[in-house]
Amino acid sequence: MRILVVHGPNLNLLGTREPGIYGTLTLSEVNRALSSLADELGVDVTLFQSNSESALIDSIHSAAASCDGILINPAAYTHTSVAIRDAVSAVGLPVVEVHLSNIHSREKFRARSFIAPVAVGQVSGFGLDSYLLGFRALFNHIKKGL
Ligand code: CA2
Repeated sequence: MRILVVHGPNLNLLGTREPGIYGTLTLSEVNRALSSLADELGVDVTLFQSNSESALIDSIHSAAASCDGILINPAAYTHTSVAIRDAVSAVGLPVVEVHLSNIHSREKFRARSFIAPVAVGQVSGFGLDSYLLGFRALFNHIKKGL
């Protein structure tokens, strides 16, 4: 099984700014934790971060031929991007959406996700655990379908 993990804009700054909201964990640490969970589950993982909407869309397209599912934190594009939602719909792979913070308890505009309706599910508000729980849920979902 191969899973693509996609991190959206500004998540490269994780751990270096706004620790009050997003904590002190860096993106490298998140990726290390995901890689070790993937090893434990026997999953090949590809990790990708970009600040560019088009690069994120290209990575989703490329997963169609090589991956069984996508774990994505679309970051701010969650709330704005019809293009990323269309890419998710188009590839037809199972997608789990994750967020470090609880997007439903912050500003009103963050509660709306363009991605959630085309995702298998969403995990929000648990910091690193959102990624790890989302990864496990996606793994179990894919396994059921194999
Ligand atoms: O809670 C999440 O994971 C978010 O996807 C993070 C996004 C935000 O726009 C979403 O509403 C919720 C922001 C990612 C930016 O991350 C930063 C990390 C450190 C410093 C500045 C930004």
